[in-house]
Amino acid sequence: IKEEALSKIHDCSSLKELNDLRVFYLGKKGPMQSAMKSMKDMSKEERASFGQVSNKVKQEITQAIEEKKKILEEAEMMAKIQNEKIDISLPGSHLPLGTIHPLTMIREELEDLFIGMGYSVAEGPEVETDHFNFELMNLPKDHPARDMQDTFYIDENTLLRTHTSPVQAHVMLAANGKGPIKVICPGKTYRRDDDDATHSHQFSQCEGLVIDKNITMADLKGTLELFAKKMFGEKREIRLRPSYFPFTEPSVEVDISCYNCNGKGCSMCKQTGWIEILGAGMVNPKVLEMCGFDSQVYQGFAFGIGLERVAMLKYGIDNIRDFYSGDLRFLNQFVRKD
Ligand code: FA5
Repeated sequence: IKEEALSKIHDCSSLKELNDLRVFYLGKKGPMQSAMKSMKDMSKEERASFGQVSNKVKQEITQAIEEKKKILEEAEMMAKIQNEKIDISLPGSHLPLGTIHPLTMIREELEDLFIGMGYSVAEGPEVETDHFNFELMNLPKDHPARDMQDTFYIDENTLLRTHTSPVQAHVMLAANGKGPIKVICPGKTYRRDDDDATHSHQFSQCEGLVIDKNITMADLKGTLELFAKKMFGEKREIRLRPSYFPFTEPSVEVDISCYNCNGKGCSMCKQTGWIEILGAGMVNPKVLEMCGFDSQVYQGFAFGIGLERVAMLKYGIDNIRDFYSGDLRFLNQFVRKD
C-alpha cells in the first residue's frame, strides 16, 4: 500500500488529484482502513507490531502528501504569476484624442483678446426674465423691436434669452452706479428663427460693455478695429453703418473689409468689398438710468458679436448646422495651433 501510495503521490500533478489521493489512502473506506480491520484476528503481539507499522505508513503517506502539496501550491502560484505578467515592451493601444470645438476656439480667442485689453469675463443666465431680456434693454412690452427677436417663452415672464445683452444689465446693477465697467459676456442665445445655412434656433453671442466717464464713439471704433485686425488679420479695416437697437443710441452695424478680395469685390462680400460682422452702439442713456447709472456722469459703449458668424468667416464654413451636427469629420479638422 505504502509503495503504491507514495508513487501515486509522486506522480500526481494537481492539488485536486492530491486531495483525492488523501481521501482514498487516509479516509475511512481506503485500503489502510480495511487492512486495520484484519487486526482483530491477530495475536496481541502481532497486533501491536502491525499497529506500529500501519501508523508509520500513515505518517509517511501524510508527510508525502504535505510535501507534495507544498510543491504543487508553489507551482500553481508560479503559473499564476507567469500568466499575469505584464509585457511592458508591448506597444500601447491608441487612444483617440478629441479636438476643441471651433466655437470654443473662437470664444477662447475672443476672451484672450479682450482680457489683453483689460476686460473681465462675465456670465449670465440662459433662462432669463422678460424684465432683463427686454424691459431693462429699453424694449417695453409693446415695442415694435420685440419682433426683431422671436422668443422662446417658458411662461409669461420667463424666456430663453434672445441675446447676451441682458448680462449688461446684471453687470451694471451689480456695480451700483459706480464705474468703470469693462466686460465681455460670451454665451448661448436662443431665437425662434427658422434654421437655415446661416440661422440656428440656438447660437452664441459675445457681448461687450464699457462704462466710464468720457467714453465716446471713437473708443468703440478703436476697440472694434483692434478686434477685427487681431481676429481676421492686420490688413482688415472696419466701417460703421447707422443702424437701430433700442438699447444703444446711436447704433451701428459694423462691417470688415472682405479678406477674400481685400475690398475689391467678390462673391463672398456680394461684390461690396465689405462683410457685416456685428452690432454695436453707445449705451442708451435710458438703459444707463434703468440700471442705476447717472447718464449725466457716465457714458458707455456696447457691442454684440455672433460667434458662429465669426467662426464661419474665419474658417470658411458655409453651413451653421455643421457646428451642431456632432460630425467628427467636421470637428476633427479644427486643431489648435498653440
Ligand atoms: C443683437 O442681438 C444685439 N443684442 C447686439 C448688440 C449688442 C447691438 C450690444 C448693440 C449693442 P442682432 O439681432 O443683430 O443684435 O444679433 C447679433 C448677431 O447675432 C448677428 O449679427 C448674428 O451674427 C447673430 N445671430 C442673430 N440671430 C442668429 C441666428 N438665428 N443664428 C445665428 N446667429 C444669429
